[in-house]
Amino acid sequence: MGQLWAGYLAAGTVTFAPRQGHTPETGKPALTYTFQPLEGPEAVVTVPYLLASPSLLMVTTKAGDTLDAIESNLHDIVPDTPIVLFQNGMGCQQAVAERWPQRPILAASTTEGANRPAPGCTVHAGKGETWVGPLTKSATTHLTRVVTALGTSGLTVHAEKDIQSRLWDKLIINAGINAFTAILDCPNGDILADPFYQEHIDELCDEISTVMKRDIGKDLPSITIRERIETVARKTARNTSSMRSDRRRGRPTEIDFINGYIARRGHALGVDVPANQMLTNRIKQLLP
Ligand code: KPL
Repeated sequence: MGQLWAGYLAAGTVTFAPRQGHTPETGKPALTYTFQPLEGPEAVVTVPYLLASPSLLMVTTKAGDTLDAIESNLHDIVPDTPIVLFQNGMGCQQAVAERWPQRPILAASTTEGANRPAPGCTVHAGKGETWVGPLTKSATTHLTRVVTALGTSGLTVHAEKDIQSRLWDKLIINAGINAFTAILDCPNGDILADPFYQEHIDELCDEISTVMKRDIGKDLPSITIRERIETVARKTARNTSSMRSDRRRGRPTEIDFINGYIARRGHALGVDVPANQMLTNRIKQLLP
């Protein structure tokens, strides 16, 4: 996701802050890759390391790496720099906002599609939209400026006052697709006809509906949740989900921030969540 934005933002305006343990090599750019935009020719993108405090920090790490990544860079970031979190799922955004409540922390939810078909090559695979909203009090006054700055990329960016609700909308989709594709080791569309999916999807949607209502007061019937999941699974039928891809590459998955998050919220709110817990356990038991 970071390489997608760096590919569209004006050259010379983007820098890269490595995570702890990734020592910059002097004299070398932080990143060099070929970028294939949706339209127009391929381009080589070169991104230098972050040297001075940026005007905006975009955090595009995996959910589980986010707190450490921010922690290891914060000494270089002045206190009123807006920090925009681009993570999948839920839980890590709230953890960041709770850890640094005085900082302007915002979250983004995006439907832009990007992938890396080969090392050193990033492709903008599908046009989407991005919503950005404040998580901490001080972020509210930065919202318009952040939306304008991100909008200079040419990608569609909206201000969203209720970003929590927008993050839940995306969480629903990931909760209904990602774990099934990783367990069944299949592209998104293939889950729909599988007996394992069919056995658990209604119970899963009932749980999601109840937890969402108790958590943020949003009423979405279970049947609507199932329809939304299946619409996206059909639209992205040949895609490999991020969780299937993580599993295939032997990387940690984001299950704790998707079905694991819903299960934790369910336990905290007194909602039974056996389907979310079962998917979480199954993913954790899978060997890469
Ligand atoms: O966001 C996705 C993911 O893979 O994480 C979906 C919507 C399931 C598309 O693959």
